[in-house]
Amino acid sequence: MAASRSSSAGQWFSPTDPLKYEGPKYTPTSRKPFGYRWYDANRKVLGRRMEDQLRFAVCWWHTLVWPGSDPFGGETFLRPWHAAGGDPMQQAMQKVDIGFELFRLLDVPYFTFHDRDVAPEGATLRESNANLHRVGERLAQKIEESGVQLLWGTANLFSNRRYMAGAATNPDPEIFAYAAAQVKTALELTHALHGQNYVLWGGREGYETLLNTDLKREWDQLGRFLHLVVEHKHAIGFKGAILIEPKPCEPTKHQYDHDVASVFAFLKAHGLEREIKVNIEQNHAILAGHSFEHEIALANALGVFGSIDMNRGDDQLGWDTDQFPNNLPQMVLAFLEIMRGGGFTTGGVNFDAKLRRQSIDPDDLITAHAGAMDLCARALLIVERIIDDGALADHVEARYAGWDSRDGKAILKGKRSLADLAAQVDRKHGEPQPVSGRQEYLENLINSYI
Ligand code: XUL
Ligand code: CO
Repeated sequence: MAASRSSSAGQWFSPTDPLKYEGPKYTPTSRKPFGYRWYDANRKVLGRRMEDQLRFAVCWWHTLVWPGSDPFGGETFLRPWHAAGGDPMQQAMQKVDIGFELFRLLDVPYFTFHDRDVAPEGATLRESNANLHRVGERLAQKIEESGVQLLWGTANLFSNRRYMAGAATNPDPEIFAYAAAQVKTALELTHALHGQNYVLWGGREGYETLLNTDLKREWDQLGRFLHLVVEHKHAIGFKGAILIEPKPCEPTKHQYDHDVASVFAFLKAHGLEREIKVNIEQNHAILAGHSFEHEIALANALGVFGSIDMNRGDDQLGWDTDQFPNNLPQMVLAFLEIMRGGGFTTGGVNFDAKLRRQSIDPDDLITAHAGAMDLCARALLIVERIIDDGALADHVEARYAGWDSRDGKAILKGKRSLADLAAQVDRKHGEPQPVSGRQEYLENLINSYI
């Protein structure tokens, strides 16, 4: 159904009432096109309300700003809110109303934004900041009225021409300073809006060719920049988490925040591992040659798990297609690791996802988010059964049981030298008995819940 061009809330999308949990018999039909089959905000799952476990967020940029362009063609969406008057500030203000109307209809508790998605860039930094403050006031009012909260804010340090050679890693310190000034404002706005996290994605923090790049210098510049962000966070009393979002490439050929392991090494090298965590995006994990669940498990193991950007790639395309998730088994494996780690604290599930450019109806935004939320909810319910059942945990525990022995504990406590271990093997003679890893059994076990 085409959305009306009227500016009053409730006119942009077909539904007028928030989507409801309809139960397992629900399917989207022309009679009832919108609803939740699995997402039941108040249902308790693994000790918390589903809404509090999943902490869904809608992103501003793909949802309200992206016009449907690709490298070969321009705008396809022709959004009514882009057509409503040419003034970018007026449009920005209107998008606040439309955004919050969408959040109300979806019944999502959070949203996320970049500085430059919510307010247009001005001719000077001062003008950009003034724009951002004006929209920020409107956002604050809407947050207050609706109860929808900010999961995270961030600064766009990659679109403007000035950042083509990087922001913090730019060869020009003037650009480093500009990026710092932009982050200062975005972090302060995030704080003022009671955001739960602040994200740094280093889209241009990398290089195209080593022939013109001093890698070590750039690495250290980035470390300095992150220290400045952390210092400012403490100076203003922001209690949320600072998160880095790893991605191996695109837009630059090689990015310094390649994956969780390289971000952790970077944080350690700069003494920041207690200050900064990670925001893991599904397809960024795949582009780095990992699985999503690997990145989550590693972040949990290293104590840096923060939040999730839940958007997939395409198996046949090797780039960042930012699609809404639709693969249940993949979601189950991801939520299994999230819940094994104890679930979210300040983080949540942000849909950094965009429609396909032929999905031109504003209602497609509702369909896409609702389907993705339902899929995550369903995966979470499956994970609850896997965890409650305990079969998987028992298997893993049994697999490592040898390390609870006296010898096992002594090795880990540093009480055995190589010579001790050699003597131990000599003493015991025989060959240790290998046991089956039972991978197929475990895969079948997981599938039996799905
Ligand atoms: C880019 C990406 C960004 C970050 C925020 O691939 O994921 O949208 O999430 O800057
Ligand atoms: Co992202």
